[in-house]
Amino acid sequence: MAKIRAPNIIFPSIFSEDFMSSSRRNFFQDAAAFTAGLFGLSTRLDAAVPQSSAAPAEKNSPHHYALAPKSKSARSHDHPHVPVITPDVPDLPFTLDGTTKAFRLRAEPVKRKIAPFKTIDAWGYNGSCPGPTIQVTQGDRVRIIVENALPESTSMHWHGLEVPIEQDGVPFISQKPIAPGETYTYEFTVHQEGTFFYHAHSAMQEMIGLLGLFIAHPQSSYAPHADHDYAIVLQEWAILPSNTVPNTASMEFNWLTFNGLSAPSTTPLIARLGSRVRLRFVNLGMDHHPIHLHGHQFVITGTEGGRAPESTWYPTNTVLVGVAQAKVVEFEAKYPGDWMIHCHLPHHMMNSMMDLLSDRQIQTANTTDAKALSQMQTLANDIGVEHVHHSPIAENANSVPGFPQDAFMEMGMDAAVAKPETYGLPANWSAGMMGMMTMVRVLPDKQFEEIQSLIRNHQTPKPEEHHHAS
Ligand SMILES: [Cu+2]
Repeated sequence: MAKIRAPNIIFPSIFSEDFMSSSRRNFFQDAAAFTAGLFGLSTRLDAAVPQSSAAPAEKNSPHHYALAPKSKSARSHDHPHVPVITPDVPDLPFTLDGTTKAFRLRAEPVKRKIAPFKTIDAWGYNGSCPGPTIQVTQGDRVRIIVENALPESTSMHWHGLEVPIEQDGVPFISQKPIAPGETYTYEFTVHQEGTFFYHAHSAMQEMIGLLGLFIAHPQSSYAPHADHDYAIVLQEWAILPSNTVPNTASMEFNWLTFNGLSAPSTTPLIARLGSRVRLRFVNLGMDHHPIHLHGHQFVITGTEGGRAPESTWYPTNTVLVGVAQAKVVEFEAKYPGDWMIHCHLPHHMMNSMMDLLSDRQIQTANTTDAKALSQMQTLANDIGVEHVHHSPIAENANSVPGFPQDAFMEMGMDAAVAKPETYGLPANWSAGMMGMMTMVRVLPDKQFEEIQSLIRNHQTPKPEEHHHAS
């Protein structure tokens, strides 16, 4: 594995104030020409292909995607849309039976490492939780064979899709439940376009993870063309400290995930500077999530009902994704930088440090980074947590009512979560990432291509050594 030097050495200019302000100035100066060039740019990014088939990842490991090199056949009339990428979740392959696309989903228990120090026992499909993403094109005939490898009966509902009643997947009402060990075949024609989901039609099975994305690409492509199309499933979990099994009867949640992972384990979204980015958020949980994007305005271009007419689009930067809803947003990635995308509910921007308090008996934060570092290394050396990032705190901090708030909750885990998509992030970036968070990394051509190359070559650069200012 190639050792690659750290970000702020390789890309010094991107993170400097000078670069940011001058690039913004240039942007405004060149705005007209830039916008005019957008449509031309989009053909460069045509073929984003999942690499999970080329390199089958072990269960629960992140799935990485690279943009394929530009090919002559990848013209917009041949490939009217880029495939949806669901970070950290594989796509579901299909076989063709005549013109019918046949998929197989196996409902089963799944172990999921949702954070460097937390692995849970969820249920999911084909080893993944959320289940693999289904992608079809409007008009397709689809067959989905559902195998039940759970210890109890189940069924499958196609949320938002207009299917005949016998395909609706509601136990006893539209079908007999699928018993353990049995399979059931669903078949229907998809006449809609949009962001749909599949899920077991049983509340507690949904809350333990039996759900996934069902994307129907439109027959004629959406305009304007999106260069990147990312999907994120929002979930919340109630898991007591020292436990691995979610409490699906709970109404209070301590773990919040994007695509089954809590930040900083979530894989950053990579976007080329100047590209148009589509984000699809799907919520099948118990809470509503106001999802906020830093540094850019977006428009809401679709819901669980499909594409919204352009006359309804308005600029905003926060979208409330309600339970059972999909919200699709689009924006032009105008400003270079690593921009956070996160649920803005404060408790959804946290990981459950109670697990560490319980399992590791971590004490109140120490007063200097050096002391805190030694505290953490002693107590948590085996979980990939490098240090407590809280310095400086006051000498009397531990005697102040209310302390600590965030001081001991921020832990750098750069090495534990390193992957190609995190290459170039500043040291200790992971300390500020928790719960329902990820980021979109808007990168100029050179840095964008470097990361694409790392993804294609399955290289995970070693993060920079942290330096502690004690
Ligand atoms: Cu939330």
